[in-house]
Amino acid sequence: MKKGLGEESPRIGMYRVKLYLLTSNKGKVGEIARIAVKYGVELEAVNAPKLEVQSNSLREIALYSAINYYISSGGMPVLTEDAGLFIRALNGFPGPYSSYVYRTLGVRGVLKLMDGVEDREAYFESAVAIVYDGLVIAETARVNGSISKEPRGEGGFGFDPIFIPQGFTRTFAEMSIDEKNSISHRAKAVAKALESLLNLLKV
Ligand code: ITT
Repeated sequence: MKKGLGEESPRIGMYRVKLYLLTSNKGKVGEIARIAVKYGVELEAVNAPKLEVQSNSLREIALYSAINYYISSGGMPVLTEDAGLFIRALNGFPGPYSSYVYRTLGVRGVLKLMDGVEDREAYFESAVAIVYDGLVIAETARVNGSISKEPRGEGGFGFDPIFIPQGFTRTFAEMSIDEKNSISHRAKAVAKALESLLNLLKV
């Protein structure tokens, strides 16, 4: 049975904080859920249609879908996350179009575009938006790294098998969720957004 809004969520000060995580990506759910637990925030994943505006700004895309869901659901507290892989030698491609490029070209297609390219620098960026009781929060974070020569690892999702974070030799797909979370764009952006929310609620 589904819990009602806020019921049985951990108490934060005088609040019980629960957020609906709007996403169709199970990999994101696994990563974000582990961060939420650390902040005592209850999370329920909702695979409802996520209205995405076409924009070069991940922040704008995440905010638009969160506000839209909040309004159309009659005020359900929501968290959305939008992320992208930005490859320097490709002028930031696929960036905000990462989801589409992953579905069409895939990991192999992106590696093909990088064939013979010396400069492998890239970063992941994540934008997290929360709308909670009329409060609107948006935070972003990045992780720098490079594109590997071939896919490695079975973990993670999306472009994880070809992304080597700075300071490591393994790809994200060769790391556990907790290890990826200790350095990832998403983990940092989610932590910042939850901290902002909890700070605002404690006032
Ligand atoms: P939702 O919009 O439903 O949340 P999505 O998979 O479409 O899920 P995005 O719009 O944020 O998510 O698309 C970002 C794409 O970029 C995603 O599909 C992956 O291919 C890639 N991506 C984003 N973050 C990633 C990460 O941490 N590791 C690997 N690939 C990632």
